[in-house]
Amino acid sequence: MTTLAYPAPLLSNGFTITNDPARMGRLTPSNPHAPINELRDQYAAQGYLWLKGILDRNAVLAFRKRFFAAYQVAGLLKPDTDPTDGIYSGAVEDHAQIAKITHEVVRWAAYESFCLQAPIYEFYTALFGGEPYLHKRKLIRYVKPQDANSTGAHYDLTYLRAGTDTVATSWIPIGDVPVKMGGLVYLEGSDTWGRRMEAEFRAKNEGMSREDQISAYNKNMSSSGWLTKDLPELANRLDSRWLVADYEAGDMVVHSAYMIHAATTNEVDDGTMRLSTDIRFQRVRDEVDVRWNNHWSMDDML
Ligand SMILES: O=C(O)CCC(=O)C(=O)O
Repeated sequence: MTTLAYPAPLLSNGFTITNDPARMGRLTPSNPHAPINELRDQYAAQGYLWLKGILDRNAVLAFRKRFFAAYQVAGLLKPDTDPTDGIYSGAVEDHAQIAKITHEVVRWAAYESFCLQAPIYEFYTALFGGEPYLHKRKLIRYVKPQDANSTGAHYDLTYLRAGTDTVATSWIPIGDVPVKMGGLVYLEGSDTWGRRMEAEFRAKNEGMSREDQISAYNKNMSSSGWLTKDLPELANRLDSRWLVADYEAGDMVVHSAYMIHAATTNEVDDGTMRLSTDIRFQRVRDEVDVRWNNHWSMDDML
């Protein structure tokens, strides 16, 4: 077996994913201009599509600049650096001000229009074979280098149980996100596992109130709704591999509501922050989880 040239070890919440080829692999890229039937088949088989260069790189970088420029007043950026670079100041930032800015950003018309760029809604129109709907609750996150906390392993339906399970997530890197910067990692073949796990949760949740049944935090779930923070243990248990990628500005990953994913630590040493957004689309005619009908807020408990 060949040894993969990944930076090893990759960290996530203090756990180490080794570059053993049985436990780590590469995400498969897709051509966004391939025939839609091909992409649909690939999506069904893999649980994700990594659409290389579907967006205009310069437009993505311009939005990155706009985003980080808005946080300059809160001390997030290193003085005298270009906001496009997103270099962390290393100082203790003003958390109250950061929260205020983030609450504004998720309401920006520029953010809304970023999420509704023609290549995105045209892709979903083709994938769904009909008009798509974008959930109002949209998340945009930056990750500072060496931040000890990363997104734990989960599948998205956990948080969207009151709507259709054909909801799809777009994870969009806003800037280049090489493996070392801690982008999303996907557990190979886990769309099938997610379906099985959700069926088990559904059976266990049967006697609960409707509110508890759809909750990501009911007594059968962890306090975060995550399956685990221990990514290597999950891969061992399911005998699978974490798939990593060097994402570039202009890419978009689409993943199913059952696909298990997580993030790794941003381990770059030049201060660059990882910026990404994750937004959800579904067919407009399918049932929408009404809890997602409001803009994201820190205390929305989802
Ligand atoms: O960006 C992250 O760290 C998490 C994103 C995520 O969980 C998602 O796209 O569903």
